[in-house]
Amino acid sequence: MKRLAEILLSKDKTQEIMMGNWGLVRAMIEANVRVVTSYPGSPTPEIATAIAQIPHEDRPFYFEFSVNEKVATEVAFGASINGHLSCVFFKSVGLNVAADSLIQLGLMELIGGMVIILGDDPGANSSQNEQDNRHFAKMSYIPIFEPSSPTEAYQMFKEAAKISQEKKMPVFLRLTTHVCHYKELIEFEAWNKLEFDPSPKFDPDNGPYIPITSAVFPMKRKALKKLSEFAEYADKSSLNFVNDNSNKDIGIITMGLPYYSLLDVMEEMKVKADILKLGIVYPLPQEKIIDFLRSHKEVKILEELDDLVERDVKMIAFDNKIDVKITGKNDLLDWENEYTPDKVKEVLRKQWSSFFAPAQAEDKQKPLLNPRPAQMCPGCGHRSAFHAIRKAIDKDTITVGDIGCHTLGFLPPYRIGQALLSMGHSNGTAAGLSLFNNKRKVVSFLGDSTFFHAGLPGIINALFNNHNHTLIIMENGTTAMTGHQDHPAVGKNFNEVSEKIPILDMLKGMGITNVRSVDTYQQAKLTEAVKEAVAEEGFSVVIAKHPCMLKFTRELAKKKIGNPPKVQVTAKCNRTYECISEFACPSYQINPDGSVWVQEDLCIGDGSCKQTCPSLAIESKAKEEK
Ligand SMILES: Cc1ncc(C[n+]2csc(CCOP(=O)(O)OP(=O)(O)O)c2C)c(N)n1
Repeated sequence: MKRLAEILLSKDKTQEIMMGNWGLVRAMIEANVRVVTSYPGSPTPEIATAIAQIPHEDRPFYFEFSVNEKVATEVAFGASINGHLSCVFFKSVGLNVAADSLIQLGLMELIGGMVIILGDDPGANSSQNEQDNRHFAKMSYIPIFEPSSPTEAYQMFKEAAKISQEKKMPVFLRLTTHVCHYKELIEFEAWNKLEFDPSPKFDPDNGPYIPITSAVFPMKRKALKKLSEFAEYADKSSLNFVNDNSNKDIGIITMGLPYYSLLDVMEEMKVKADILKLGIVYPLPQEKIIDFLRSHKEVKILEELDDLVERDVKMIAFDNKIDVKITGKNDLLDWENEYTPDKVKEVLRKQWSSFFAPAQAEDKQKPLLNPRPAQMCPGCGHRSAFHAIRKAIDKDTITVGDIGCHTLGFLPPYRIGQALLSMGHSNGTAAGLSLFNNKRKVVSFLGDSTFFHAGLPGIINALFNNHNHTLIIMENGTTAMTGHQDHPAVGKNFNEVSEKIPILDMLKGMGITNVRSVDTYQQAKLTEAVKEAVAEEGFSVVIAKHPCMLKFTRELAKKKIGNPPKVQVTAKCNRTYECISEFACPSYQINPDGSVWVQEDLCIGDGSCKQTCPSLAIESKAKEEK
């Protein structure tokens, strides 16, 4: 068994340096969670990576990647009302997909308990927005724990599970990117493995579980009662604590990543403010906040993203007639990006310029890292597809991107995919763009995992309402962008072999006759297929298919099979630079004398570039160099 699995399954106290996401798996095991579900999305997929390290037969809980976040939430809900402690995790915007079911959870008597792990993404490192999911807690009457570090994530998961089981209510554990990904020494408790009682405990009398019409009112009252009991607990909880630095002039209320950034800044600048650190951000610990406000002359709310705590703290001060200066956001810049130490310094200086003034030697220009713009991998089938599709559509064609690696088609030189909302939006948006439009063709894009996740309704809508656009499905056989998770067309799930659900057959089953499937490496054929599809009236589909080459080459490497021979540029090159300016594989470089060369550590020898050279100057080398 691998070392990570041994640590995760150890019955004894143990300690290890690991990232927050991995430590959470140990917390799940110690809490005796029975069912865990997810749909992949950064910053949380490494939770599943750690679960995958535990051999299936040794896994103390059931885990699945469901087809989307809503289904994942429903599976975890079903398990909980059957008596099993459950957990669902997904990324920030995953909550939007889950919301239609998730919003009801507060109304339900979750007899097994249920923890919802949210991976929020301040800084939009890998998301289409910076949405602050603390807003959702108020709307759904679900409390939120917010850890600042991997150790706290581990501890708070267990606490969240405990209170969720006691009160039979859902509890959020809100993480942000740094807490998920940074590594520290986590000290794990012993694991008292509980004997598992598999008997199904579902009983409608535990509920009600049907929130319709007037039945909603008692359910809502119950949810509010549980929430107010939780608020009493929050006030007593040691997860909300004061760092008393004997500074009664300046007090700072903070939470999450900003807490550690603040400690860094204070240490670096040799200043000390009192801190009220919140581990529970909804509902707030009223009494602790009142005491803190009363005992300081001025209080600043240091809060990443939106001003939720600031508003609530100001309300608490008003209701309790506390005469203290409270400040939060100063300007629009305070609403954006991760509160790293540099950002915290910048935010605090706007407030207290002399207190957090730069020391003399401080703020030296730090060396900047070279920017690393996002790009498709060498050999990526999506690149071949975009290169071919560019030749098939005219400059007036409107192209609608979707979420996945193929989103990168919006970059030069392809510039394909000109609007983006969310996973699976492309066909709805394309349909709207095609209305009152008989002049400009509309082409939408969709990845294969997204097809199952949220893409199907848009496709069915296009058929149902006779919309007029062409869909190109970028089928690479995996959920590439989030780390190659399997999807329903692959033929296996997280745990075992499963029925393959082929996309082409599904489309045909829906009655779509004008559907073409082409390997994207056959660029000329793909160009023709797209030209034909776009020329047709109504809804047409092209499946642009090629396995994800990053996954493929990794699999080859695992089997100790080398890549095919790399390519080289021969003397036939007449320097039209199509390989660079239109195909844009990062392996191609130009020498100062204008000649083209191949950067061999990038080239994977796929050869998809050969067909792009008008002078046929690209050839494979004789044999692979080891
Ligand atoms: C609602 C939601 N859930 C999860 C994600 C995270 N996510 C971003 S890209 C992506 C993978 C999409 O896979 P696929 O459609 O197959 O495209 P590929 O990356 O393979 O090209 C996922 C799951 C997201 N952005 N939004």
